[in-house]
Amino acid sequence: MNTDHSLISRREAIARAALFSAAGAASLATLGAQAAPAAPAAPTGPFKLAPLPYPADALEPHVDARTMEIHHGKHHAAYVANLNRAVAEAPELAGKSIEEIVRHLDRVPEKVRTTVRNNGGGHLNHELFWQMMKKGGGGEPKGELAAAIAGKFGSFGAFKDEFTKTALGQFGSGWAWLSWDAGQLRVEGTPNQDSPLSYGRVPLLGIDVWEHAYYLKYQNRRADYVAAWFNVVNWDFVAERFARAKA
Ligand code: MN3
Repeated sequence: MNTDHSLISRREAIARAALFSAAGAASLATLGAQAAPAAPAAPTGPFKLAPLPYPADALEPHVDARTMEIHHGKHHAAYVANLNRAVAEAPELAGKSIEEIVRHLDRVPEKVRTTVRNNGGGHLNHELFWQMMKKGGGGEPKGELAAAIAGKFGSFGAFKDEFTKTALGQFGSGWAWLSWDAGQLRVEGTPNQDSPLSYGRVPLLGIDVWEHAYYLKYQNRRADYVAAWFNVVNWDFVAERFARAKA
């Protein structure tokens, strides 16, 4: 290696340095463009993240505001973004409702089916979940839904016990549901983001038992979360879904 800088005139050294930095900048720019292309912006549709139907702190103290902000603004938002990416690869899905897609996962192109099952299910489940809760909710259902629950489970308390047992027994991430199953009520659990719709049933009420739904406030105490969550159930919304499902 020639380290004898005295052989190079100062003027030449400056000229070389300028050449090197220009070439270096150009090659870095090229490298940057090749190695780290700007990620394409996530498609903004066709599916959208609707705002929460109430302020994030509306369900306090049972479901805390920070959990609601992250759950809706990060987790649900990610399901929507991933679903839209999948739809960009399978444009035949773009005109369909999320219910229609999730009800017929077998019709989703195989290359995006798992993504749509997880993220389409996640989008649908959370859209419902926000509406299944409200400030000042809780108590017991009325009217036909109350009668149907008593008819199926014996009493509202017996239903609540079975629903709670299912929510606590769901291993890992998933949901517990009250569903409409070909003419009768049913309590069931689903893993991950699976919807009862994919199994031919109509979800009426569901609780998210992923840790992201409760860990900030309840840590490992899922039982405390489930018990508290019954204080925010929007039974009017559940009753509307029940009426439509059996019609
Ligand atoms: Mn969730």
